[in-house]
Amino acid sequence: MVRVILILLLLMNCNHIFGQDQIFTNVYHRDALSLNGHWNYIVDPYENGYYNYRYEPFDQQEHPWASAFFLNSKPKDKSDLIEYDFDKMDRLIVPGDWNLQKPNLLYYEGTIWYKKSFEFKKSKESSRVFLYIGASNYKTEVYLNGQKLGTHVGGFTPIQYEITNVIDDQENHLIIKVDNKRLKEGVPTLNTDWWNYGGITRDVKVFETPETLISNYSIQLSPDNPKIIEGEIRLNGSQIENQEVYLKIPELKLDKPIQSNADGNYTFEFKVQDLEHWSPDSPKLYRVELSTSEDRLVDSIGFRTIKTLGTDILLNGQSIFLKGISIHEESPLSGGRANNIEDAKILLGYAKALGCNFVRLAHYPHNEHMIRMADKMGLMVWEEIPVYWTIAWDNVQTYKNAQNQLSEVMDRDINRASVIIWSMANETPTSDERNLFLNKLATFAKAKDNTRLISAALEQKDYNNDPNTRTISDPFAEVVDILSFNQYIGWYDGTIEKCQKIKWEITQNKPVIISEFGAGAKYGLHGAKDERWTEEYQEYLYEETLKMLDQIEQLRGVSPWILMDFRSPRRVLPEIQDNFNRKGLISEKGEKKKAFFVLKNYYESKN
Ligand code: GCB
Repeated sequence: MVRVILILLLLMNCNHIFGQDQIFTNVYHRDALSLNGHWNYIVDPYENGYYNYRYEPFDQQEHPWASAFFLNSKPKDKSDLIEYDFDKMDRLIVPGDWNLQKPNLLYYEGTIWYKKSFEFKKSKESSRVFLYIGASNYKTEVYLNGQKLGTHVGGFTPIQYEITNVIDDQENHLIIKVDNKRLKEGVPTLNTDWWNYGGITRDVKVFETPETLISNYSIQLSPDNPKIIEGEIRLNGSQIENQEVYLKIPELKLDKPIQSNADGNYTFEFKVQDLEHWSPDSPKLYRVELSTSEDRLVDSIGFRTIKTLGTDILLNGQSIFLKGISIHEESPLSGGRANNIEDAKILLGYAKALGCNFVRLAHYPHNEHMIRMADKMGLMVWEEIPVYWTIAWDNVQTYKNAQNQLSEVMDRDINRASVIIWSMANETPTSDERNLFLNKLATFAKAKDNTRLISAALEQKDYNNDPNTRTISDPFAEVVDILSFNQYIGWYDGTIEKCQKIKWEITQNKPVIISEFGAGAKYGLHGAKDERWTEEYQEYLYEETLKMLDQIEQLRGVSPWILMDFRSPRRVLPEIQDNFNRKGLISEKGEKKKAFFVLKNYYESKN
């Protein structure tokens, strides 16, 4: 009987791939032990440490062999057969993709096991302890002291497990299996135009909380009344009801207790005086303190409203034009995945130097440092999940996976004033299944957060078979708040002169953002303006495209493709691409191309 229950529990754990604890709000402001640094690793392309020779997962067996890597086994005596030893293995730096750390891993797609040993002493016996991994690409199995904590799917959102009953106050062994194999039914799917960086790519930490803690909260300006701050605070633990929960915003002289309602939630609505709204011109953040008798959290929160009215986007009630740029999460310092404050400062600093007030963080949720930096620097943000190109629309697990990734990033960033748009997808081909999938996602997003706008990077089409007139006929255009689409007239679609012929027939009464346009140029390559790959071609394309787009009456923003050249295995042209998509306005080494200044001038003209 016990055996049956154990096996059932193990199976439940495995099937339940999205079943981690809910991501807590504002983990970055909790005292934590950082597990960043060197980790030992084993490259395991055959998943030898995960499956036995009958291809059965070790972690679903009652008595797994010592060969299971998550056990961190050591020979008991000299006759004992153990065919691995983490402590004698080479090391990788966490956070960081493995591809750029070791030359033989540049193209690696498969499993790597990571191991870190650490000590952690709770400050109070009654405390709870949690493990937090900012992100790890793509499928992650987490084991602490030989016990499985769970499986997480998706490479760009946080992973969090409670480890109160697993952590030891002596030495702990954390073993993480990361598998970045691309999957047809995955999100993203097999085919993308970016590098499939594997590994534990974001910060890892262990933090302690009181038994009943402030787990989640959203605090924002009421979309209906910009003098009211409203929201909800949730506690987690055995005593969530009738607690004294306080919200304090010292600068606004707000210091109020919040009562729990019948279901143990703490919702509130407070009128405030002299509130300075967050905006790109004045990215005001307020110190917000939340406390209970046991727990205390501090955050920096900006307050603003974002809405659409007809064809306008209104920030704090004022019509705005989104002067944007698309950005991939690649480090301007070291290449590979960006993962720290310095990377964020440089990337967003370039956007500021361009004159942007908006960034499209493509094509997946970027690390939290980016979003917090955008809050501070005054850049509005489009956040996106990797529902990209040819997703398996009719696969139920694929949908659940996409929704889960969206939910996790929404939980993480719900209090960030900079985030104004949740984008559901990029360049996805219409079909009944796809429409259903995206409609469901949008309904989910709107129900979870009614204070932000929904969009998706759609595609444009010929209007009435006329190749010189373009329209948006995608049925998802009816669902989004902002009508965004990508277009590459002059690059994939004819040559640059074509821009002069194009007319637009946009029928939806909504603001339009051009979520992408661009041309490849190799920094330092000069020539005539009709010569592909030269800086002059890219410069000319920007000039002509911006003139063409200005004819769209309801144009309310652009986010050209892209800030910096980025690594992509699709881009193999020797001496030009060499594995980089060259549509950057800045090279991967930080050199500005001529088109950078065309866009900068355009944005200055919009002031
Ligand atoms: C697109 C995609 C983007 C590509 C870009 C390109 O439409 O959305 O991911 O990188 O075109 O350079 O082709």
